[in-house]
Amino acid sequence: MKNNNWFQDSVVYQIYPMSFQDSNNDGIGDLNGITQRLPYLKKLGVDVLWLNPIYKSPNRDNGYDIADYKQINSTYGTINDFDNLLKETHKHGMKLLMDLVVNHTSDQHVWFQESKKAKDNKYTDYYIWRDPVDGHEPNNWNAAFGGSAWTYVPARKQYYLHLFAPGQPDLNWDNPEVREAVWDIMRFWLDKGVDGFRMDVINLISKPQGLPDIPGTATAGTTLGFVADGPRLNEFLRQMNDEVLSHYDVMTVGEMPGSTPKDAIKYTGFESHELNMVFQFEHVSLSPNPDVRLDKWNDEPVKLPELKKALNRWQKALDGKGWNSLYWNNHDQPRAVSRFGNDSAEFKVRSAEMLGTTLHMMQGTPFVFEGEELGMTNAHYTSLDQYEDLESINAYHELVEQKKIVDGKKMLNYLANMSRDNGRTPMQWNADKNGGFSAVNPWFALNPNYKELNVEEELDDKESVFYYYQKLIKLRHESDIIKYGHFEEIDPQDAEVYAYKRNYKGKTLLVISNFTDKTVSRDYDQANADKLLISNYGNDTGTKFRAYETRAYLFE
Ligand code: TEU
Ligand code: CA
Repeated sequence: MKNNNWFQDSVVYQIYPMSFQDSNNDGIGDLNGITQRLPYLKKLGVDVLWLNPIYKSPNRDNGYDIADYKQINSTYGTINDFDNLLKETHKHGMKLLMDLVVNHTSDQHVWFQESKKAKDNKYTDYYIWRDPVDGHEPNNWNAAFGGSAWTYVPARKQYYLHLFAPGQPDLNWDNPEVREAVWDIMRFWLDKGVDGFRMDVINLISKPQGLPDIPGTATAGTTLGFVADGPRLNEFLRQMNDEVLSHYDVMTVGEMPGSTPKDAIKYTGFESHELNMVFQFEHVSLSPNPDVRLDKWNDEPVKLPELKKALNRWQKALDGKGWNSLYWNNHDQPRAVSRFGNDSAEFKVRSAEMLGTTLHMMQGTPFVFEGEELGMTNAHYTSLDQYEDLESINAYHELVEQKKIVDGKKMLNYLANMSRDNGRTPMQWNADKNGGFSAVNPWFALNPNYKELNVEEELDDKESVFYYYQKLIKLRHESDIIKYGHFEEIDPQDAEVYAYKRNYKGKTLLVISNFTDKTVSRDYDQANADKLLISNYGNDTGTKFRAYETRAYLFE
């Protein structure tokens, strides 16, 4: 394996544009808002910014339903604002990744508008159309946001496939013209100078031959698992690489729910010429509901041995063969500190720092989701009308009201624990009204804790989560062992402490994190280390680890 590729040496920061910074006071974040905040991101020290979709969209799924891939959503600004953001990002020495959402388009996209017409035209086969079977849907697949994955269009007397909402019809990648159209979109943005793509559910683009029924219970979750990693996926990705990616110096990360390390080695292998890395889903899919019909909806805390099993497995499997992405959370996941740490007033800072250390000392490219560097927490909503996300709202209606599988109160607990909206509350810049995000009421309420937990407070406090993340990022930049060291697990069954080693060129990095709110004792010979690289308590208490304490040592 060749090291020193910029995608391996970088730390990425994910921006959810709608919730980052509103510059023109309409309550919605925008491109000029991001440009204004570049000095902040530079101060944090990240190398690459990834923007969630900013294209023209009816926003049924917050931009993951694209109506025109070459136009900017006017609420975010203009193409000139984009060009300016890109230029300024580069001036600040950072790079910019776009979100490429090409498993599906919006039903408002002109391709779909033409495709759904009864008459034959260029777009007739751009989507996946099937005749009814015995007057019903062609198979038993479910959509990720509720109901069947098929919607009937009377004009064509056919159903179209949508793995997500009905407003997100799946493209037919078996049609070579569709692939050409995707390459064209990619070239458009790359020729502008963007530095790569995060590719939305890219492991779903090749559907299983014949679109057979799912054996067992068909749910949203089992449908995605069944469709993932289809027969032509490697071929499509290689073609994408030949036609487009290999002609530019770019970073790529494919979002791949349901993929295994074995799959990921194929996609990210240094010889395979497909992608640089994938977002795997194992560690964010732990404690699924024992009732399979409830999919991801649960209110169980994650068990540490399971978390270690998931992360360690990827660390070991990809070492020397492919490359990991490292993330705790994103716009689809609850906040890391609430899910894996402890977001009480007493422990939220220490546990956020502990989680940061545990992840950033691993092999791979770390992704920081906006607000994670502050230790932002879940929203803790208690009623359905506080939610915005179609997934949460549809799931409540389907599971509580239509299917009556779970009672309303329980489901609200599940939403509070798992809803995507936890990650979508606006950035907390200061203690002013609306947290400095906007002068007017924002599109989505801020987490009320913005009064104490915000950028301004943290920049004034040398002990803040912000400065801790700044240090983690700096350490990685300066250290080959953090970037490339080989992973060695320690005591995977230990339910209190997450410890591991990284080995590189005769040196060892030892990371020890206490995942509990109690003091525990562990001895991994840390007394003989040459250097304490980072820790989240002021002093080193040897074998004693206080609540959520974390330390990383170097043996030279
Ligand atoms: O997400 C794909 C995905 O599989 C899940 O994370 C999904 O969001 C769902 O919550 C599973 O419970 C991607 C995007 O990140 C997401 O925001 C989009 O809604 C989705 O694709 C469709 O484009
Ligand atoms: Ca705005």
